[in-house]
Amino acid sequence: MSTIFSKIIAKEIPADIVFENEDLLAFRDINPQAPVHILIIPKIEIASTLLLNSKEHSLLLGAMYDAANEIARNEGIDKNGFRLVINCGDDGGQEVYHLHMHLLGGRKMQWPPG
Ligand code: DGP
Repeated sequence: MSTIFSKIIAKEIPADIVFENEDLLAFRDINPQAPVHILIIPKIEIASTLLLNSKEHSLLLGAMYDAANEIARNEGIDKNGFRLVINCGDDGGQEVYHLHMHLLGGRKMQWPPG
């Protein structure tokens, strides 16, 4: 089922896009939890990591990771470090069921997460 992220991909609703290629889009989170908080998403609709089940999906996840590192460099948070998070399913705290990776940085993170 489509989510609000499909509308962002289609450019039907605005987003502060920081990265885009054929397969991926990245934009600033509407409710940032850190000075840098960016969501990296595939353009194809995959609800969650629970549904990643092919070599193609594995490559996509790897591409999301590569994009996160490139964006971290662009945002100037690669030296001090950052956090990558994928909330998966109900217990994982996922709210939007379109696979996405959170890139968080610009402050010291805490552990454990809530
Ligand atoms: P998660 O809990 O992992 O499913 O995180 C979903 C994130 O998506 C949450 O941090 C807020 C963000 N978000 C939800 N709707 C929008 C939107 O319309 N625009 C943007 N930029 N971010 C959104």
